[in-house]
Amino acid sequence: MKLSTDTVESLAAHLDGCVLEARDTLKITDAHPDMEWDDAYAIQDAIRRRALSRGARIVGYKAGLTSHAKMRQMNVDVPVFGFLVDTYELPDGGECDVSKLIHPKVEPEIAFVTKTELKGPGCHIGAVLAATDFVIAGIEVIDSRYRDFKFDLKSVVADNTSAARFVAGGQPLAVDGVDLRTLGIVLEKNGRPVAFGAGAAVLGHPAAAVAMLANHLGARGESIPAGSLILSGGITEAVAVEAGDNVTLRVQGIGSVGVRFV
Ligand code: OOG
Ligand code: MG
Repeated sequence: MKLSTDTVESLAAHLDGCVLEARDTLKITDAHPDMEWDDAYAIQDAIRRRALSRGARIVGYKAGLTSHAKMRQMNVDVPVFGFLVDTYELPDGGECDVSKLIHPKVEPEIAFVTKTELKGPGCHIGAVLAATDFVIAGIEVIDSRYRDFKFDLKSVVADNTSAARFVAGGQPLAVDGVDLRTLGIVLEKNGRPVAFGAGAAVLGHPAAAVAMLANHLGARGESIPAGSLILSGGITEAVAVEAGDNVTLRVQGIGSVGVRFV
């Protein structure tokens, strides 16, 4: 750790304020260039404590920057992990109020729901599949608090990996007998297909992202509890949205999930 507890708390308060007031900021590594990974996750943890103290509940976790499309788009090279709270969740077919956000983008994702605890280190794809109750379709709405989505990895980790909203739905799909690598997806904006892909875009297999998440949490003495929802990461580049847009994600064997931006 390079940052003092006070600095960690004040950066968390700053980023949390940006979330609550839909205000952007410069990436925090500009002022704290020697920040380390554990500082970044400590800031994210402090933001999580602030959300929980306002009454939010943890519903799951997310992996991000797990596909080459996303890594290329954001100019980074390793996945990052964040938390999901109930206040981020929107109902399938519901509305997302853009006045509460800075510059939202949508990502097509495969969401895992667990039936048993997942604990690293040593967690692998097989353990993830054995612990998975089902997968469903997930649209993640990301909203980096950094101006023009310009950040580096430590800044984005501190900002809870741009997490803002998500919608999950469709017909739950059991993972036995399904090859998640070849599961096809189509993302539509206002009725037009705008992005396409398959599960293998995420680290070769989307369950690999969940295993990495479990190993990341395990290294910090945490685990993924049964009943968690995990977003495994954008399969394609993120797509910018604004008020008036309708977004639908279709996933092979699962059906569709949608959200309207107002
Ligand atoms: C960081 C979050 C990336 C994903 O699925 O790749 C992410 C960002 O691009 O702002 O959630
Ligand atoms: Mg995402």
